[in-house]
Amino acid sequence: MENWLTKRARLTPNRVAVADGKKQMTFDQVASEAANIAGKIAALRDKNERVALIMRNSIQGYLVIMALQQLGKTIVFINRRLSAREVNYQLADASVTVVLTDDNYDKKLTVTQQIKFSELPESSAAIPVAEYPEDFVTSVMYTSGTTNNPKGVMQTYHNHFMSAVGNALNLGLTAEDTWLAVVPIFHISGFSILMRSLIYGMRVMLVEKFDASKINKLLIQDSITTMSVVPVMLKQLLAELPKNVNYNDKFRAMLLGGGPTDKLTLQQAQAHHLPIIQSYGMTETASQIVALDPTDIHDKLGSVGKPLFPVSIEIRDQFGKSAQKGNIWIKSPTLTVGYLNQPAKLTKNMQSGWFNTEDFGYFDADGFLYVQGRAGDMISSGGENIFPDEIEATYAKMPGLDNMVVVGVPDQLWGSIPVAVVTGVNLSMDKLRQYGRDNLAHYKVPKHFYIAETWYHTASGKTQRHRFVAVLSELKE
Ligand code: S0N
Ligand code: AMP
Ligand code: MG
Ligand code: MG
Repeated sequence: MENWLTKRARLTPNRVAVADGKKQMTFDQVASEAANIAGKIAALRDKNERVALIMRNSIQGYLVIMALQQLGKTIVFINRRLSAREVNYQLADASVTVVLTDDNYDKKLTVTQQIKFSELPESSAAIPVAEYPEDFVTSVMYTSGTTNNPKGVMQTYHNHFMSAVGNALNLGLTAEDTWLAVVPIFHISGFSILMRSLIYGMRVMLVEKFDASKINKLLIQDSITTMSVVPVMLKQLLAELPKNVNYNDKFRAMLLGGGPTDKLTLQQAQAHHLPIIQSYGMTETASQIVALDPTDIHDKLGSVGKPLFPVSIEIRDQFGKSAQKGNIWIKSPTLTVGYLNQPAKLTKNMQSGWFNTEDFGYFDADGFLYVQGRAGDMISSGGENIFPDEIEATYAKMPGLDNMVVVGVPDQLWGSIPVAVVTGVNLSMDKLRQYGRDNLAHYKVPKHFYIAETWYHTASGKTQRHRFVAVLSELKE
């Protein structure tokens, strides 16, 4: 296909592409500024096909994304909350030599060139690539697995295009659409909004920091039509939203995804007459693949809806046979072409074009899908995935700590949070917390630490996580 930005700037040059509440730019302006920035990035003379990016949801960061696409570079998106140690792992895994960061990013990374946006060298504009080839991997996003290091999910232009089409066929399109992006652009929840914008010609409202009362004000006063949220955001918006106040007249729907939402929250949203599109999707599917029509939410509360037009879903048992309840298998043109450098990791979950998500679920008699979580110990906190094994392995090197087990406990706000049980000498809460903050993204640091008298393990020395779960309520911090 022709370069999406060039094409869009030709189709609707004067439409607003992006805004942040203070500034706005048309598609025409974005195309020319992206070419300017592309020239500066090209002046770095980095031969690498991939460039890493660490950014907030800002217009500057948005323009750098557009610029990297003009150069035909693959963007490796790095979660801005990760510790330097975690980022360095991903930079090495993706073998990037340049990382571009926003001006406020101050962690020192192990990479040949670490460059702030404002430090890019002056240069003349670059000539944009003519094509966005279908099978070109434009974005890589890291996700973790239960026992493994994070893997880079490769997303092609075809993936993003089909995702945008599936979303538009479900949600419809109007010339006045504006999508509010406060979900991070380094996640597919956020980046997919930018790709939809190019394809639909839609305005994106970028917001750097989630502040529920400010977002509610924006949704009331500005003509925002759609917003993506994770459950914790919806809860906070509802808590802040005054009774009998509605969002602006053009507001169409809130796309909710990234993790399970409790029924009480969904009922509160109904009481506020908030049109919610409950959805199910993942980094591997370039955003939502299943969505619930807002008119069905009353009868099908808790369901994630029906597969989008391009998507097929089957429920299969552990042997891969069709089943009533079991693993959710999908077939979708939005499915990743693989994990960076690790083709076997995808093929292990593939069978004749179908992919095992490893999530559990079932269809009701009317064809509505219900997601029931997944096997293993993954903790889903505020739209971020946390793996107990990773936290335990990181703390294994902490002086004085003998044992640690991390378990997820339900949390009213975040959905689920990690808490740790430990044994050791000279441990204090402060030391335990600080060690985690130095080595892990802060959202992964256990919210509580409990000191144990006894340690439950098998004869072979393996910690018995389930036994700690059983006694957790009796332990003291
Ligand atoms: C909820 C967010 C915004 C919270 O961050 P916030 O408010 O900015 O926190 P801070 O003020 O920076 O920090 C306060 C303290 O809270 C800790 N903290 C931050 N985040 C978390 C967290 N998730 N869990 C637990 N603690 C957290 C901080 O560490 C800090 O503590 P201290 O002071 O100790 O440092 C933020 O978490 C956020 O942006 N979450 C959303 C992430 C997200 O978008 N996830 C989705 C990933 N999945 C997908 O993209 C696939 C599904 C999908 O595509 C989709 C999903 C949703 C909607 C639409 C779609 C779609 O299909 O398009
Ligand atoms: P990620 O691994 O960050 O891409 O997040 C995708 C995972 O989040 C899925 O594999 C599910 O386990 C979970 N998830 C996403 N949407 C939902 C939902 N609506 N209900 C329950 N779990 C969900
Ligand atoms: Mg995942
Ligand atoms: Mg933090």
